[in-house]
Amino acid sequence: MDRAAAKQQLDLLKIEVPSWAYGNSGTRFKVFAQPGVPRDPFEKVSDAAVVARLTGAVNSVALHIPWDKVDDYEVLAKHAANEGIALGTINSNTFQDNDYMLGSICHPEGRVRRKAVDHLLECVAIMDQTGARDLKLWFADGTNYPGQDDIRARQDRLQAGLEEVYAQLGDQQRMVLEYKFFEPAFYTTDIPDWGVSYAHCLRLGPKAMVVVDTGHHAPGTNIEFIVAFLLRERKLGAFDFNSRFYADDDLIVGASDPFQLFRIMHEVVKADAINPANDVAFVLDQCHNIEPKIPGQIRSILNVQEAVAKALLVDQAALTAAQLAGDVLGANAILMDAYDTDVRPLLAEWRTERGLDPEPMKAYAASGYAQKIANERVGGSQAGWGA
Ligand code: PSV
Ligand code: MN
Repeated sequence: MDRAAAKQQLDLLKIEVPSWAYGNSGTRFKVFAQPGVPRDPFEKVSDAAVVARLTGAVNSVALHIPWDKVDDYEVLAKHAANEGIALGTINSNTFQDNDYMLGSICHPEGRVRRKAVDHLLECVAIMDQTGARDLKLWFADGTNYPGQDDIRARQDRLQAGLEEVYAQLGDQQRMVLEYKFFEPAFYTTDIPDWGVSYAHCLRLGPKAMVVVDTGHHAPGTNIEFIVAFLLRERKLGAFDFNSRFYADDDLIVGASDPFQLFRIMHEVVKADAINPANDVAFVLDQCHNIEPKIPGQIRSILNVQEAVAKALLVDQAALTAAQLAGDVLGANAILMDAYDTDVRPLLAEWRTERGLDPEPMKAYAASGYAQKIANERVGGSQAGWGA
């Protein structure tokens, strides 16, 4: 595709940011608090809106319940609209209550399963108020020891819980089901991979779609294959973007392996799935433990845009011709030519033409916003991963 067409395609790409990225986060060893961190969902939304305004590629901010619970979601939605952003995906939380030690909707005890399903139904009720389309489900459920629980019975419980929530979804609502190969459970995880998520989604029906969290695979997994397969089956509902090095590190997307992100986005571009009409949601799922949060988010958006821009530049006609001719090296070279292109000037041009600063990172540094929030946000308690 030529540069002009690529710029038009980039207009379509919208990436949702997560409210939890703006709060303090860390490891089990230490959380390093940062100045100016939001103290409530309103301040998180304001920070997300800064990222939206500077990048021009963000429309919405994902909420996490109960961390972002408010008395009146209309008030929060109005605040968001005033800031120029919308409320997006509702993320459930069935992993931070003492009752969930042995799982949530897969728990052996009916009382705990009821509590977990009720929470998910509450999330659907919140979606009704905010107008959100997607309920994002990630379950920490699993076991640590052989024999601890019955693997198949847990699948039965999972299915029953999901079916109850699915039945509550409105016509325009979806559930997007995430998988993760380990952690916090280490022996079995109840939804460890895309296949298990896919099987449950298929059984549930068209409103259930798989989420690919780029950080939730074993090292060496070919994520672009999974993406291509799910796109072909029309069962890819959303991405959670981040990058991992060892485990589920929740680092900046494209930071450690930009080539992998390019390969993934190439499959997305080929399926025309950056077009919102095709209903694939692009969402960041990251935490910024040692880097400042708002610039961390901006950098993430730029990384995704760069990967997409490179993918758009692939000469698809030449690639197909080389593939059909069995020209292994030629095909590979065509893909690499696009990857090796420096797309930063193209993206700077795209921003300038749309009235944005060509360099969002510098624009943020010059904006004085970091100082402003550090001065203003004193007192109260800072939000953190878990609040
Ligand atoms: C935990 O691994 C996780 O990162 C999941 O990916 C969820 O999407 C996210 O937390 C927020 O619940
Ligand atoms: Mn995730």
